[in-house]
Amino acid sequence: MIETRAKALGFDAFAVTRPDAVPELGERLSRWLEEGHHGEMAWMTDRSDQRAAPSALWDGVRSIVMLGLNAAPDADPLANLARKDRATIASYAQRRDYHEVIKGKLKEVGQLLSARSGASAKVFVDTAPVMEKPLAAAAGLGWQGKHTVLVSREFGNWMLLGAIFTAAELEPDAPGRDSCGSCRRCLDICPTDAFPAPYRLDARRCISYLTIEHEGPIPHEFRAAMGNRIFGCDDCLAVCPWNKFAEQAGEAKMAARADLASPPLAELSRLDDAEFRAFFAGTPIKRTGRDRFLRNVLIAIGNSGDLALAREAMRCLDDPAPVVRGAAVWACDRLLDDGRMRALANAHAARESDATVREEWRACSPLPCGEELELGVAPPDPTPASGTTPTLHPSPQGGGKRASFSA
Ligand code: B12
Ligand code: SF4
Ligand code: SF4
Repeated sequence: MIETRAKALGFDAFAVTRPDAVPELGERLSRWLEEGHHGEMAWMTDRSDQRAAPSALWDGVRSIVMLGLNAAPDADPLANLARKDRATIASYAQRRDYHEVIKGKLKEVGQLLSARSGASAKVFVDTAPVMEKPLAAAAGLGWQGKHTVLVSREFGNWMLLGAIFTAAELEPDAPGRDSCGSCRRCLDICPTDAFPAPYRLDARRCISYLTIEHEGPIPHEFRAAMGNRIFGCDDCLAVCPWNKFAEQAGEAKMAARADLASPPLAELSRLDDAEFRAFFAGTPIKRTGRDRFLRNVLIAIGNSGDLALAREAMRCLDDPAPVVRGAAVWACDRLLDDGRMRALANAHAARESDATVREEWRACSPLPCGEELELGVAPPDPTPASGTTPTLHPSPQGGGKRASFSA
């Protein structure tokens, strides 16, 4: 009855487990944290005792209902990666923020459960210290694939998860069985080599983490590999063979926005704070904030190999946010030749006050400003020969390391 209501509300999967169903939870979480794989996500350590054991979060919990909402994309999420002047946004983020959609539905199911059982219930989606994937696997919604995401035989790996903790004693379902076999497609496709081993993710290397959670400048080693992924990453999910059984998401509230399928990088790079908030209202992107988002867009511009986008990057050299200016320096360096970069350094670097942005200027090769920058002295005049026009000589990968000036 409660399951029927949950499905009528739009959930695609519903199953029950016990709070102590995964005894290895604490040990695995501790290892992940000790290895530093959570990066700057301090909130993962803050209440790790509660995350490791549902009964530490709420000692009244007797059963956990895990629910899944299918959010399978309607097109191949990898297809847009080849459109270098466009941005690729993870499929889930092209939709309404699932936290809001799922939470509303969970509350309804939780209230019904409480009314029927006479026992209290609490609902969680994503933000509480609850390990949703292992609990969903224990409840039988699927299994944790080698990419660590929950895979279902019915919906592939596109389900988004939510949990209801209840004081009612409910009959648990059988756990899911690992059906990855010898497959390792998700591990092999990862552009940043973020899996130190199957079933283990080093978030610090994951583009999803770098574009959404990481606050400062993106470490240089990952920038080229990001390509045009500006918010999240679907690569390891997109290649899972179990997706062949997944149908397109049916929940109307979770319909993907057509204008987020392949937005032009040039337009995104021009968003000010108010425009950013208006454009991304209701999506998960809004929470990341305009500056970090622009940083990601500029990395994609640097990877575009498209000289027409260099002017957008140059405009951002004057952005008020250091994290945007820093990424703009990198993008310019990728697209423009040494002479033009020296000219830009002459105009911008010597008056740069932020240490991280100065570091970006210093990292340009060959150093356009070198020690003079450290001393705060303007570098010698590097103006390129007059009458030159920039033309692009893309790298073999199409990544675009430099335009050069030709007469
Ligand atoms: C932190 C977090 C992230 C971090 C870290 C991801 C991670 N794998 O931990 C970052 C920012 C990178 C991230 C990225 C993404 N996320 Co996220 N994220 C979370 C969050 C908040 C916590 C996850 C967590 O507890 N991590 C800690 C680690 C230690 O736990 P774990 O991943 O379960 O790791 C297990 C394995 O390491 C396992 N293990 C170790 N050894 C072995 C050996 C064997 C044999 C086995 C079976 C297991 C095993 O033990 C651990 C515990 O079970 C959850 C929401 C929630 N509250 O659960 C969403 C959540 C996992 N994310 C989700 C999504 C959709 C994504 C992205 C797809 C978004 C995107 N398109 O960009 C990517 C996927 C990247 C990936 N391959 O994981 C969904 C996944 C839905 C699903 N079907 O599973 C969740 C559940 C949110 C939701 N409510 O729907 N995410
Ligand atoms: S989301 Fe992308 S970067 Fe992160 S592990 Fe999967 S393929 Fe790698
Ligand atoms: S791609 Fe292969 S290894 Fe990865 S989760 Fe899917 S079935 Fe498992």
